[in-house]
Amino acid sequence: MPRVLSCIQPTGSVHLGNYLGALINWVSGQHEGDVYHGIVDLHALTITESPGILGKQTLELAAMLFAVGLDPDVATVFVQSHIHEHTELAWIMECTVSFGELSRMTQFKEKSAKRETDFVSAGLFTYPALQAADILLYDAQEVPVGDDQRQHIEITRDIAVRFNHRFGDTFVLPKAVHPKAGARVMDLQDPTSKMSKSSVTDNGLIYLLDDNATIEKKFKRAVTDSDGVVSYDRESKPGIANLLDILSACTGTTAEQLADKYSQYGPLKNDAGQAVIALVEPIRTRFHELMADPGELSRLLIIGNDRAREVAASTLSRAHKAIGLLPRI
Ligand code: ATP
Ligand code: LTN
Repeated sequence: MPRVLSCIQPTGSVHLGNYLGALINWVSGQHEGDVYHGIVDLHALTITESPGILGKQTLELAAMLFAVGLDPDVATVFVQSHIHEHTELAWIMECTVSFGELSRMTQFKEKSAKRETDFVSAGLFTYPALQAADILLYDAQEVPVGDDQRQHIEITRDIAVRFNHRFGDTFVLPKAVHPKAGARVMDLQDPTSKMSKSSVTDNGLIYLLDDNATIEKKFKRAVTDSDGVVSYDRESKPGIANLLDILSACTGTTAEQLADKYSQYGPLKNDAGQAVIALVEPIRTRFHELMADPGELSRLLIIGNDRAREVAASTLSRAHKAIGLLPRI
């Protein structure tokens, strides 16, 4: 089984797009690979400045990952800042990557430009070195990422090749793989844009923790069109197509087949809302159970952290030996 690493930043509440587009595949994929899932809180630190937020968001995201169905006995779920090897290896990565290479990273150019007069931390610039450490520490062979992260996997490979060349074979070369295509969920108020936590309003977003009445209300108010005909056409009927796609992802019936079953928008909106409620209600219940039982949540996290730490410590020690640092005395 390939060693697979995915990481997620604890930067906001999980929504239906995250779930149907990504997390649902993490859950099914846990039996197809030796999977590691990192909650990368130190990466989130590159843009988080207020105190007291990150820890809470990290814990909530961990509870959510277990609530959606990651099994700690199968998948290794860990918190990046709890494994000090990440930051230790990151320094070695910083000394193996060049200023020029980091300067060419599109994400840095875009994020630093967006921050305009805001504080641009050096961490935002060296972010790919920490990401390379995340990946190389676990001997990851496959890293499922969207297109925006491909450049970061490439630079990780370049760093690994350079290190192996300088100091001898130490790191496994990772490769970016396309995640299994999940559903692409669009904003219910603006169905031509993807559902995203950076949308201007929450009205078009379904959060996994929304209560049933809120979910029903958001579906009832979903933007459609005025011709009143249910057919699956993403171009000319994006609102209806999105509702059909969501219902399809929840039920396993194709969107085209579903379209034939409806002649009015109201029942389609209602059924899509009810299907989402049926899907997320047990997740929400499990989430709240875990949040109410900090002992159990810690126990689950410790299982993952311990397993992750063992692998990470052994890789870091391999790197230290390869470089020839004075062994610890
Ligand atoms: P952003 O504000 O960057 O748009 P986001 O909430 O959309 O944030 P990310 O944190 O960037 O989500 O993504 C986490 C995962 O969820 C990624 O694998 C991403 O592809 C997936 N994802 C996010 N939004 C959607 C969506 N609307 N449909 C399908 N998948 C999505
Ligand atoms: N940069 C990624 C998050 C991330 C990551 C990783 C992804 C941090 N470390 C290691 C894959 C492997 C992002 O912004 N989505």
